[in-house]
Amino acid sequence: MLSRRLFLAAASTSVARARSAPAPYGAIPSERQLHWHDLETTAFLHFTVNTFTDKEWGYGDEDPNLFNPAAFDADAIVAVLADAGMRGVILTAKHHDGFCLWPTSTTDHSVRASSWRTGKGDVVRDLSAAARRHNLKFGVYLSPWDRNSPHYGTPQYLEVYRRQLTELLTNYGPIFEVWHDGANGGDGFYGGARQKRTIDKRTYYDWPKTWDLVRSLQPDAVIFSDVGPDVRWVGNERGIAGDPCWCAYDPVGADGGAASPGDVREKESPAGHRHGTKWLPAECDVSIRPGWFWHERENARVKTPAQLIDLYYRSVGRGANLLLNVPPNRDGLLQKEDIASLRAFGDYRRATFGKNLVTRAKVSASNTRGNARAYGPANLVDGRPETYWATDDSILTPDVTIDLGRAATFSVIRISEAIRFGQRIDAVSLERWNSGSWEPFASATSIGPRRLIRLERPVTAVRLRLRVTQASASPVLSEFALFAE
Ligand code: FUL
Ligand code: CA
Repeated sequence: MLSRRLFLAAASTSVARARSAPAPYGAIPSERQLHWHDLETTAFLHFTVNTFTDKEWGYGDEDPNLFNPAAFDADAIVAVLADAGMRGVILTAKHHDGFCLWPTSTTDHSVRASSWRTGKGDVVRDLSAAARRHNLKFGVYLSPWDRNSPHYGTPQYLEVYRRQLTELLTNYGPIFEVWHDGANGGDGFYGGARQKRTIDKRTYYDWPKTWDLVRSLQPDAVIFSDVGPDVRWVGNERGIAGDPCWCAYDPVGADGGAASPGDVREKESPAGHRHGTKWLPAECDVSIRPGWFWHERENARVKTPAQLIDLYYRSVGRGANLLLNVPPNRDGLLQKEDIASLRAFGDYRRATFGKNLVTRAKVSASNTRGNARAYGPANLVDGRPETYWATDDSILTPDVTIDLGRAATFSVIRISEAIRFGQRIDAVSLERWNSGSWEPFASATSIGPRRLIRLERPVTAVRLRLRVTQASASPVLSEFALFAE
């Protein structure tokens, strides 16, 4: 009697164990990173005196009156971005030239000193409000290098920089991303000194102190730089993630020492580190044009819709986010050529991803965690990111069969891991049932928040099999989807 009771107790503990969610594996994302992953595509707006001087890097001695975007219309800009599927927008509130697009109290070098809107204009205010109206997140780029400030290179400048950040993070509502680039060219106007000022990238900015400030003012914002701490630069300005592209990364400085913004082994950034200790996902920044700022002569060199679509697969499709720069022109509007490409990109996304072909499929798996319905493979096709298929801890290479009921033709496959449990899968393969046997037609390595596989030729199948061919921990997959381009 006693032994039978013990036996029952033991059996129910083991069921309970199998019925509990898998333990996270390796580095895992924070809440703010999880929200950031969901955005997928965001827009960058490079806009300042450079737009009017035809430069990429202003020297810092520009007359504020040069900035005069007479027809500036933040709503018109943001409406185009929203239509293209952008879920956030990041503005160059201050680029290297030091001109501030909001009426800061830290320097006279700002929109307040320009005749644009008689000194009452505020680009940050207008864009943050327009973004809110169109349901886009709003973020800021504040260049650490300031070629206008007389204080640049001294400790006093850091006070200025942090006061500027404080204004931006206090007066304009919720900020989703704070962007710190790593450029530091040396020479500049510096309040009239016109000299070269060199700083030590590793120590001068005291980044941890600035990041603490961001955390205290906007705890939900992710911080971007070459080294994070939340989002990493992908290591190139072409918009292309590595393949594989792992979300974990332990950045190292170019010389092998500690890394800092502007000093990272950028060759390692596209792929990240498979077993890195920090969750530090990649963001792919790229401009729709050759330059970051608007130049008349580049109106004929705007990326085509096909190029944007290709970039989307090489960034978002590899689990990174795409940060696509679309610079306003001298009117303060997006250029018609850019609008045309963006519109076609948006149309493509709606047409392709609007209809998932597997929503009514029957799904069965070689293993389900504790045989529990809560972890069953039907979770892969329920359209809900929070539900997932999981296996028993010891099962690393399971497979799942998807029966579509009738033949479907598709050219894009989307697979998502439930990343709050870490990045567990190393490789997958896809097969279709064809005249009595399983025939492989695609494979992929890193999955993470999403992997898009774009087939060279469409595939037709009634039954498909997704095989996890290598994993570092039992797989936890949240969604599987098929689309026709
Ligand atoms: C770089 C800058 O030097 C470029 O002008 C541009 O802003 C790019 C996104 O970041 O560091
Ligand atoms: Ca699901």
